Amino acid sequence: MELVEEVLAGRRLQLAHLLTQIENGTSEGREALDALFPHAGKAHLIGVTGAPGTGKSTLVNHLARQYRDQQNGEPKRVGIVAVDPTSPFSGGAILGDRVRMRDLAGDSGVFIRSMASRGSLGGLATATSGVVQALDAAGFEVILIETVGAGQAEVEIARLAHTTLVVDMPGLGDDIQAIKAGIFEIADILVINKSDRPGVEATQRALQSMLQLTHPKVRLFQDSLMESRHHVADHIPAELPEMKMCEEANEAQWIPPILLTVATEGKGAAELKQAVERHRAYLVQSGELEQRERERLVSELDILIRETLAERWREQQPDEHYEQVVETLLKREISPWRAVESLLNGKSWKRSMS
Ligand SMILES: Nc1nc2c(ncn2[C@@H]2O[C@H](COP(=O)(O)OP(=O)(O)OP(=O)(O)O)[C@@H](O)[C@H]2O)c(=O)[nH]1
Ligand SMILES: [Mg+2]
Repeated sequence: MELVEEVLAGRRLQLAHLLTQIENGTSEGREALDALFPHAGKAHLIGVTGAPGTGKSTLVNHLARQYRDQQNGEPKRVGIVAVDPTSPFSGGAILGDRVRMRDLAGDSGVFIRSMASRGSLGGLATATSGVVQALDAAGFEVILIETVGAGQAEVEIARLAHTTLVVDMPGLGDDIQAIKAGIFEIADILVINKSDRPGVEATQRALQSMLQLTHPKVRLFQDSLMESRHHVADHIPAELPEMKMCEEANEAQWIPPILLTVATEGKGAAELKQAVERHRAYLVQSGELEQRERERLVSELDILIRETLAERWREQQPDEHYEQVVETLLKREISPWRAVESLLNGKSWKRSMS
């Protein structure tokens, strides 16, 4: 399998070709993924999600640079996957991302891939998972996955990640709050970007109160957090009080910190990277990394089993039979459960009714 070897050897052109095959769900892509699977599983996967325009791409750019320029230790190889599920014609968005990530271009330690939805969102999640796996096997040690947090598919994609950053910004309206609530539960780190803008306090308060719902102890530290707001403009606190509390109490529980950033100026990016590393360390120490990895593989397996079985079964079914059953369902002559039973047992639905 030549393609796989070239990808493992770090050939960019072949990697790009492979990613296209994976995205299109071709058998070449699938076979390559089979062969690459044993080589994957080493990268730290970082999901970056949040409402449209909160500054995710700008932040991803700076975070990637943090990993490339890191002072102590070797620079990490960084893969970036920007997923745009909202538009099937996302040329504009992708072009925009290229501009925002321009200073990463030409760095052989960085690989940027934009993905657009082709057909179903479920398909997008599978394709993204494949692309991430290929980058992982190709030796990218840190993989940043940007998604616009708007629905179930995005949450599913975000579940791919070991560490999920949810990016918020001051002044988002109420309609956006609902979106935030949906993705909030998967946040490991909360980021208030554009903290150069007015309304940071209100956003902090809103996030704090959401945190209280999931982590009741946070309340105790709200006051000290609020104190930090005076330093927003020139000093972005690296470590937030509730994290200290977490360490002092020696609890095996991660409480998502809230970090302030100004992505356009790269402010807070170093602290954000530190928070990601702390989360990584927490995942390893607590054994949660292993547990998440297991859950991820189990859910992937379950999805594939479901899809494969359903597909195989459908192939054997004459279309008109299926349609007939749908008609009887519509007339409420049989219940969906009865219909499934009779379809799966290969009986005629008519006989099962009698
Ligand atoms: N004032 C200010 N503007 C910012 C900041 N970060 C990003 N922006 C601007 O906000 C706009 C959107 O930034 P993006 O990085 O494209 O945001 P995004 O979340 O990736 O956007 P989508 O992918 O379209 O959802 C751009 O014009 C950025 O220059 C910031 O910290 N402060
Ligand atoms: Mg973007």
